[in-house]
Amino acid sequence: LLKSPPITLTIAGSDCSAGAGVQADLKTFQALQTYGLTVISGVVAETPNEVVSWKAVPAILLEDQLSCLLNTYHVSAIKTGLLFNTELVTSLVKALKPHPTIPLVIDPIGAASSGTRFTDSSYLKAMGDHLFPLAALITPNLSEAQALCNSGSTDLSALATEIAQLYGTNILVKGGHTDDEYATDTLASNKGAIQEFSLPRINGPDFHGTGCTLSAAIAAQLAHGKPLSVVIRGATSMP
Ligand code: PXL
Repeated sequence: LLKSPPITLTIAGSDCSAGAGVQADLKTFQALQTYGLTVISGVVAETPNEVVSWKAVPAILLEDQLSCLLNTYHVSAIKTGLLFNTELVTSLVKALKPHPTIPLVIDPIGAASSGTRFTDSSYLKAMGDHLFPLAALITPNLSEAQALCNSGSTDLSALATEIAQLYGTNILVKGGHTDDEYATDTLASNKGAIQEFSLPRINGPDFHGTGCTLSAAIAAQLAHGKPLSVVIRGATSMP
């Protein structure tokens, strides 16, 4: 008997070079045996080395994509990536509030790996105030974590603990943006427990979209019904 795979949904931007954004998410959802749905928040013309231009969709178009999917499919997990502006964050919060039981993973990305910033400071505040309270997990990198708690610290577990307390959510601070031989991600639970996940760093050319891929993998594993710490360990290796 053929069993239907769980359904995962990404709400993120399009990366035409397909290493990041919805393209990365969809490939990851597929690799982890889920059926991926996509709500496009905007379109970015880019390669791993440069962002040429970008445009967010109108809020109503984001809302319509989301509501027709949520009214039709049984979605088992959601991830958000680049949301471009505060208006889209506000629309999304309104649309997701009626669905509190679907686990939500938030990648609070505001800039491309090549350095271009897509968002302003009100964006991060809107995410923190309104979207984070709906999250099962948020996954900032080092600089996003520093911005979230207004700190220059590079101590990942101190940052994770502070953000978990500030926002009352589970948080995984990613250690990819350090020079260590091992990349260590630090999980702080909303109850204050700390857990570290360490893997040898993979060197290679032109990586971008690693954060998109990780948060999509976590959402896919949550869709399979696994508990969070098992999910995070599993999301860092292929099946
Ligand atoms: O790598 C982060 C990222 C996420 N989402 C979109 C992007 C990028 C990088 O540029 O374009 C749509």
